Amino acid sequence: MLRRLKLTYMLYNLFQKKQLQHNRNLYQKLGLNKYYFSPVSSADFEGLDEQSFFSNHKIADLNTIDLFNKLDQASQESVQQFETNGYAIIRNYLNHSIVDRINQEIDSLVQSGKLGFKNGDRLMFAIHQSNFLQNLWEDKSLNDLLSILIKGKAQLFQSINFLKGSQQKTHSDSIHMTTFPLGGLLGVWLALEDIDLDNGPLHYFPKSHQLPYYMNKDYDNKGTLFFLGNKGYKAYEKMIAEKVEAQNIQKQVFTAKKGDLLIWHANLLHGGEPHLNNNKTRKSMVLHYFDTNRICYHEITQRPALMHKGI
Ligand SMILES: O=C(O)CCC(=O)C(=O)O
Repeated sequence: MLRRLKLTYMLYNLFQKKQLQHNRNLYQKLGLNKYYFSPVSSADFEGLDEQSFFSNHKIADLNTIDLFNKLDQASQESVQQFETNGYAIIRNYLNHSIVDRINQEIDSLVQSGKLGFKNGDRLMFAIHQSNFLQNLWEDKSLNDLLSILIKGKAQLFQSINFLKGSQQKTHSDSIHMTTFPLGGLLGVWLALEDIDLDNGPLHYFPKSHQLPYYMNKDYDNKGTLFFLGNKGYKAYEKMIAEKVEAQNIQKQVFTAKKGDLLIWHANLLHGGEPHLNNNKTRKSMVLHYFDTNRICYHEITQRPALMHKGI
């Protein structure tokens, strides 16, 4: 019961003023009558006008981005088709020596105890422990390219490293890292070694980002004035599995070579395949980027996102 009580989260948020400061301006811009420490979810934004978030925004052309110009033709085409397909694949984004350096950095952070497993198999926020990793993923040319795809200003928010396949059920990141207006998030996934069918590759459903954004209201998890909804995350996963079945959309599996990168749209359905061969690792790194101009929160727990610290 306590875990569903909104007051508990409000007290926590109250002490995170610095990290929630950005929301004050955004709420004001929107005319949303809400304290920075209040719970926030998609229900708060129903019927509100999104236009003020986009009005002054100029989107650069891909041809002006160094990174884009250096890509091979197939990767360029994939990036150009991002809006239609909901994902882009850049083969050989990083060379093997840089990927080796990433793996060494992760190993030494784990060994020194600066990085530990959370939620079972996740190494969270290595970017906060390593200047090398932070600089790598805040690379200007990459960020400029991501800003075009996100139609705003992409800002690195979170990293997750895996040593084994996540085996996570199909989901959209918009249930975990929701934005107003919707769509202000990108996932960037890098293979840190060759990943095949037997060591838990990533899967995704091309064009599924065009489906509705499924939120609390879609699985009866809206909650009340004082309490969060009482459905667990499993209920969300079940609903998504039913939607996938009903829409009859086709799954793709991303068998990747060390250094390959996949970028996904905020609403692209994706997850992890079973990790069948336990003699193998599946080293990968996921980065999440938010559009700085949008309000970011966690739909299920109705928590505003803490900038610099994560959700
Ligand atoms: O790496 C994977 O297997 C899935 C990761 C994922 O779904 C996510 O980070 O949202």
